[in-house]
Amino acid sequence: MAESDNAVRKNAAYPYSSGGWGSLRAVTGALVKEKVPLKASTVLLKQNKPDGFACVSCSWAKPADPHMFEFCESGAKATAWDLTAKRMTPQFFELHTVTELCAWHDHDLEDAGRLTAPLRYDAASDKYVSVTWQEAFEDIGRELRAFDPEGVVFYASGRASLETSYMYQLFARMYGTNNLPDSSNMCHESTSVGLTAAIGVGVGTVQLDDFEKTDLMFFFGQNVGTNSPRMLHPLQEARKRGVPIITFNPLREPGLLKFANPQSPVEMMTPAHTLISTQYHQVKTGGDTAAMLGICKAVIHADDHAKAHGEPRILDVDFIETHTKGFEAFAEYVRAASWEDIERVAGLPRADLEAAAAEYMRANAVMAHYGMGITQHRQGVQNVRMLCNLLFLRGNVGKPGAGPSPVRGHSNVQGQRTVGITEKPELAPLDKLASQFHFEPPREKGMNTVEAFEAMLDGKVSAVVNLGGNLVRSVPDRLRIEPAWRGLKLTVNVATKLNRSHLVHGEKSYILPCLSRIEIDTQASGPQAVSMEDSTGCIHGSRGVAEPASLDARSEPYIVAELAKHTLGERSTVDWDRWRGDYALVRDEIAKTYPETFHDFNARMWTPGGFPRNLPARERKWETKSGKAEFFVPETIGEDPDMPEREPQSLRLMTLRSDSQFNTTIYSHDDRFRGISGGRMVIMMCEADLKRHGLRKDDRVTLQTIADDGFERRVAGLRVQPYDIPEGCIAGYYPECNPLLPLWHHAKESKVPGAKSIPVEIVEVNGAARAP
Ligand SMILES: Nc1nc2c(c(=O)[nH]1)N[C@H]1C(S)=C(S)[C@@H](COP(=O)(O)OP(=O)(O)OC[C@H]3O[C@@H](n4cnc5c(=O)[nH]c(N)nc54)[C@H](O)[C@@H]3O)O[C@H]1N2
Ligand SMILES: Nc1nc2c(c(=O)[nH]1)N[C@H]1C(S)=C(S)[C@@H](COP(=O)(O)OP(=O)(O)OC[C@H]3O[C@@H](n4cnc5c(=O)[nH]c(N)nc54)[C@H](O)[C@@H]3O)O[C@H]1N2
Ligand SMILES: [Mo]
Repeated sequence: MAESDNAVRKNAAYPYSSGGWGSLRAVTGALVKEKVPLKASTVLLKQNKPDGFACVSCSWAKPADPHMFEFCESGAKATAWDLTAKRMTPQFFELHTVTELCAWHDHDLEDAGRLTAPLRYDAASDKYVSVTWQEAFEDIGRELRAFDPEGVVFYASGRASLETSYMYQLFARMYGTNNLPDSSNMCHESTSVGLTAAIGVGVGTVQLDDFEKTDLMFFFGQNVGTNSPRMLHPLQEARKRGVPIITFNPLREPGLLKFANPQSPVEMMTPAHTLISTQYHQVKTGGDTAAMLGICKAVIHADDHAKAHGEPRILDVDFIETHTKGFEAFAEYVRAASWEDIERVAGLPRADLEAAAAEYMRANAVMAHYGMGITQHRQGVQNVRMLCNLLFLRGNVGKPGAGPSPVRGHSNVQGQRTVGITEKPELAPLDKLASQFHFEPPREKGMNTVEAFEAMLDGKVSAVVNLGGNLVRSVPDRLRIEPAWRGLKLTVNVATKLNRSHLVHGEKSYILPCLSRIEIDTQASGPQAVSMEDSTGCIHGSRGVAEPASLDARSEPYIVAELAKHTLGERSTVDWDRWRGDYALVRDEIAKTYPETFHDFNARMWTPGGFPRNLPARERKWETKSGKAEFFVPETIGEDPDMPEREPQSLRLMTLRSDSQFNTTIYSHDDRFRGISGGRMVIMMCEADLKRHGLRKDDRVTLQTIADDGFERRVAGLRVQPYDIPEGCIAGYYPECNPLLPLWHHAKESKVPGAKSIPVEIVEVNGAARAP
């Protein structure tokens, strides 16, 4: 359906638009529930302000002229979660054994409050016991020195600042390994691989001012209303100018339908809402390559016709000739593609794709926003390449108002890659690091997240250092992985709150409590600031404003510096003590390593709106293999090689976030936007599939992964929730459904787990086995 009335269709199942009074109530509720002191709630006024702190939730851009309340419901919840008055002191751990805590729900573990003091696992009592920082650093250093660096993994979750990340990668490399996996390995690595090959930079090229110049936006598989809500501001402004938004998403996401702006008195006082999506296409999961192929087909067909009749061309012929490579092969592929295949894989009628193409052909500057619905597939990289193909046809890269716009995850996940956190040696400036710090960095490829867990299953990993994260919950194949994680010799966790990965621990285990960046961080040279890179490649300073949760918590740069010092000893030429006393010195080193982006870093970090990173593709300079923007001919039309397509009992499961979680951090059990309450053990399924499988609302089912690798992967007790979703596709929550996701079910080129298309079948209903 392509008509705009389709997008506003009234449906009792979706009582909410994003924003609005519901959001304001949720914000207030979060502050009260976490007993955030009143003074701390004024902290929200400093959120995402040029002189304040960068929100710890998503990575959306921070404008130069922020709104008075430049935060959203999700961001306010994240702030309340960090500034909670609740504490998990060493006394708490005296009262509870680790075995006992393992029975707690993930929500309750984090909800018990902030970690306040360093802890060491004591096997005799099965408890975490208090240690001094000195003891912890000395013991960890001693342990790490004894391991072969190849078997040690340094994970980073994406929240840590540029300063911390730079120190962390240097520490790992001086120690002797490129094993620097990070959360983007499970997230936007398909982007890093796909965009680098297509346009020569691994990140999006769209910046905030492009929103004022665009005249059409696509949204592929990104749920803006919950996962990057502040992005709704520029979207709303664009909608007011009449800019259409075309969405491709299997679910009718309330956050992509309409928006009530809590900062607009008119919208709050009246039932008027801004319509977000003007066309809403419920593509099948994994059907995006096919859908984009359909749009390209309509565009190329129209251009062939125009050319034959001497009419103005539809393609940007000049751009294609001057700037791209591989157009002819792509065009031939597109002309030969059959509409029947496209319709079947996309699950959309040709007329819908032609309607999208018609808008695309009218628009001069087009942006394509996308998220996990594109990247977390077996064909995730191909999806990204296809999105570039579509943009290239009308020259929509490297001009104002246009470009690919991967909406990133963690608040500094893009930035940590910019300053060297990567397992791929070719992406790190190793020669520069070698001469700057007088050491010989390892040159072999390190392990990414999936590879690290494959090696762990093979018994080849001795220790994992976690700078944030909750891998035991967030990675695929959770139930296979937990025993391997328990078999580690050492786990070190730098964290703000207790989570499952600390409880499923190695033989030796440490929890090192860190400050949140919302908190004031005072070191030898005085109060410190840090910096992050947002989703649009702009770099911002961030200064803590709240009192620290505990006097015995340490900042992340401090902890990384001490770990490095105690592990490397004489081997390191870095004066880690000076660095941890004054982060400006770290920024000076970052500027030396990456002068194109970070020159005069200390002077520029408070630029309102941030300073932009060097992105040659924005100027139509293509740092690709051929020196041109590269078209790509897809290998397949997008079908998942693991999905038995025609068997009637098979279903494709996508695992999603609710509006009340941040990844493995669960704020509450409800999903207000989707109108789902009473728990997260849910699968969303359409009426036709309910009928086909003989199910009723609230039945409890067990899902099993379709795979013949000898492992049985099941999740039981999932409550059936009727939902508007295409036939054959179902949705459940991440991380609850992660035991169903096989470790090997990942994108070939990026190794991003295929979390949005897991082949499953129903094997039990209400406790009774189901005949195959
Ligand atoms: N509040 C909050 N904010 C967050 C996070 C959070 O957990 N909570 N997480 C952060 C992180 S790390 C990330 S990576 C981002 C994630 O943000 P998103 O990219 O929005 O991720 P998801 O919520 O996993 O799901 C994305 C959307 O993809 C759709 N989808 C699923 N499969 C397909 C498909 O095959 N095709 C298409 N077109 N769509 C599909 C789903 O219906 C869903 O709407 O958000 C970041 N921001
Ligand atoms: N099935 C399925 N699996 C997925 C996904 C999916 O969509 N579906 N999404 C994937 C994606 S996109 C991502 S990014 C990963 C995320 O995976 P992870 O990086 O493993 O997980 P998080 O849940 O973000 O980490 C939460 C923990 O970080 C710690 N923490 C919070 N703030 C801080 C801080 O300021 N400093 C430090 N040091 N620690 C802190 C807290 O202890 C908290 O418990 O999961 C991936 N897994
Ligand atoms: Mo992510």
